Amino acid sequence: MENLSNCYEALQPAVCHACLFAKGAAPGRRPGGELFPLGRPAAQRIGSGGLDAQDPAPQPLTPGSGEVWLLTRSAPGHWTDGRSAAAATAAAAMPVGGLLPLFSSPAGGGLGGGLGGGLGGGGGRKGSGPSAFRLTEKFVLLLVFSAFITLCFGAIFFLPDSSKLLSGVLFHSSPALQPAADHKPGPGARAEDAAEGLARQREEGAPRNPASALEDNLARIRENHERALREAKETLQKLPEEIQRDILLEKEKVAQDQLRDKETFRGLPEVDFVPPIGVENREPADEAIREKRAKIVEMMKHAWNNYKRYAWGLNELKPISKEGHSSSLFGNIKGATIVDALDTLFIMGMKNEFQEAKSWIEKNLDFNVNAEISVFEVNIRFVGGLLSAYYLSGEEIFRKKAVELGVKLLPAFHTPSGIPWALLNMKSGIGRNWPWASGGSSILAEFGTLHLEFMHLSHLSGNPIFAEKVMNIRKVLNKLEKPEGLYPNYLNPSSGQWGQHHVSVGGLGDSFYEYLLKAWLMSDKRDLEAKKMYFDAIQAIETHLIRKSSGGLTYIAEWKGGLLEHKMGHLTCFAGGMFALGADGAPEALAQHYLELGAEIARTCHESYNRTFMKLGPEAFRFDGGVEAIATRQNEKYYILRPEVIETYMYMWRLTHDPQYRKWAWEAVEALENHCRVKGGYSGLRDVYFIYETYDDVQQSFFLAETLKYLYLIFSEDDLLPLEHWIFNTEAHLLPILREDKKEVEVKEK
Ligand code: DMJ
Repeated sequence: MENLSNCYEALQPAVCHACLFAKGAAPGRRPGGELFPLGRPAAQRIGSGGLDAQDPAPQPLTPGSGEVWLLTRSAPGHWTDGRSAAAATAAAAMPVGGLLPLFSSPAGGGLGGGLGGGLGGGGGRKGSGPSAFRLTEKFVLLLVFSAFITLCFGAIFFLPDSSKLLSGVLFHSSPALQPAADHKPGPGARAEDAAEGLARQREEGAPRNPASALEDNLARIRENHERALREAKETLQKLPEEIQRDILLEKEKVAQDQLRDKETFRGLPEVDFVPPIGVENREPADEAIREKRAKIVEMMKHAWNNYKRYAWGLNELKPISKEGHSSSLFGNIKGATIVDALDTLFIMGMKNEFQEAKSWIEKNLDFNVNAEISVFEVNIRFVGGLLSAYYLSGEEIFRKKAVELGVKLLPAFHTPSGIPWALLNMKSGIGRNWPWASGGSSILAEFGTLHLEFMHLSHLSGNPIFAEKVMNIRKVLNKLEKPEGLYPNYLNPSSGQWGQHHVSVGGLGDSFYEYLLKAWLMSDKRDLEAKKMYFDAIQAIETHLIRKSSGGLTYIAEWKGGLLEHKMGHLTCFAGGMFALGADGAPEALAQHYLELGAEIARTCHESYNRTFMKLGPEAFRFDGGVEAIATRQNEKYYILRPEVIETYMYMWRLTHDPQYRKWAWEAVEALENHCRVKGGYSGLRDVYFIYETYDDVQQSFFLAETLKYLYLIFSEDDLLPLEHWIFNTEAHLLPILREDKKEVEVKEK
């Protein structure tokens, strides 16, 4: 716990409190057929893979570590361990020794010696003999060498784009046939959904002609090259002593970081488990509501039992094929459904199932996997799920596993800016970004959706390192100029600058805004920086992205460099709940306005459901070309058991008690039963406008974590998990509000 004093110095006061508060720290039945007219149970297998066939299977671009960064980077940026793709690749491509013979002295000193002397202080060549380099010679050498490195940097850094270019220009491949690894796997880096990635590729990639794609790519490579040259020049303007000092500082920082990562968990401090508030499961007073709630428990049992029967221990279930489904998002980590479902099992009172899940986790949950994972997905599902299970049950195993996993994720932050990589090899600690992301950028919704879990990791481990990492993300964001006050979806972790100016409250952006609001709420409203960032952001969103259709439906469009695309994603529908949840903290004049905005978004999203054949919403719907709240493109017509619309109903119900939200939620239950339920579980649908079900054959883990949990809460009393005490992470996992309890802190300090 000594480290907490560092936390105090390093963090905003409000946030430090969070670090300091370590507390010492009925079986359902299927109602009659009248409620659930039979769908078409004759499940047909359409294709074999569901979404898995499209999951990206990213391969690391970065070979082992290199030391070339010593020469290429002089800015105070944070090269941590030589894992930069550019540096490492450059090192591999042209080791320093490879240049040495050209310049070697009879005394056996080469560039290594020269640089060592000039930069590292060890070579002792300075003016020592005829073979020694003069200062100007050293600079020339440095210039030549830096130019070479920057060329490599430019080429390697843009490799993904170049490969896209090659496939487009040389092979003329159809975007739809390209491997999913090259595409955005899903909105908001909702990477679980590679199908969306393909959709976007068709939209963004297909219509462009190869010549303009070529020009764009060349321009980007040129721009990057010029920037690298500028950086090299800046390096050369420094005195050798300054360069040497920078290098030593960097080295020291890297070493310290690595040591701290390792040291972090020799053992966890003891914490007093605080019994959770509002987990007693009172039956709803109203009989009809009781029945509906029991129905949702029965749905959970159907989903869980089939997962158990056919895919136990694997990540997800293929309910048609009746086998396991593995998404590359989790690398080789197993058991996504088990961890994601834990807290839903707990609050639904499914005790035996919870115990089964717990023992599987004790025996089998292993993070030491030599494979790349999505940092975002693993954080929201695994870290979030384990933290939530700990806070509900007090079982130490969950705290231990959550912290263990948190430590494994730390190397993702080893980038020059501290903005984490999207992908991380859990064993080697090597990270990189999605190949499809603008100019090698990290994604706003991914690096912006770590805050809640990481604050709790510091809270439960007594180590401020997690909190520091996420507070640094804020620092970087707050330094940047925002176009029209908006946050672009792409941020380059090396330069710390924005990528393309695309703004979205749906895919790629969404949960960043959600986490700003919830960071403020979770800090017991002490994190005023988060509050300001949230309200400033949604004000800009309202000005630039929110529009009303001629039919009176309010929607949130997407912003692309100043132009609006009048499309709203299913993912964007969570924003109704977010606006309503934040209304309370808005300036007085705006509180009612934000509640109404939440209600309007809920209505629009309900319309998107209501205007389909299946009464379940499409992945994206449009407000142009004469349509409103309808998907017009085939690749946007699917529904993958997503929760966002039901999530908004849940917040709207809790905050207004307007019975309409329970009615809409029940419509969704009926639709799920009629169209998604199959013998082997629940499946997503490929086209919600079509009269026959075409299944995607995946039971997503978030169906158990979120969709069913939010439904259950809608038909429960408000004293189950009251919003004044709990925050839901973006995967609906429960995190308690961190109260400032001065007395407790004093006792601890003594
Ligand atoms: C979930 O993993 C989370 O809700 C995430 O924030 C968005 N995507 C899925 C559900 O659609």
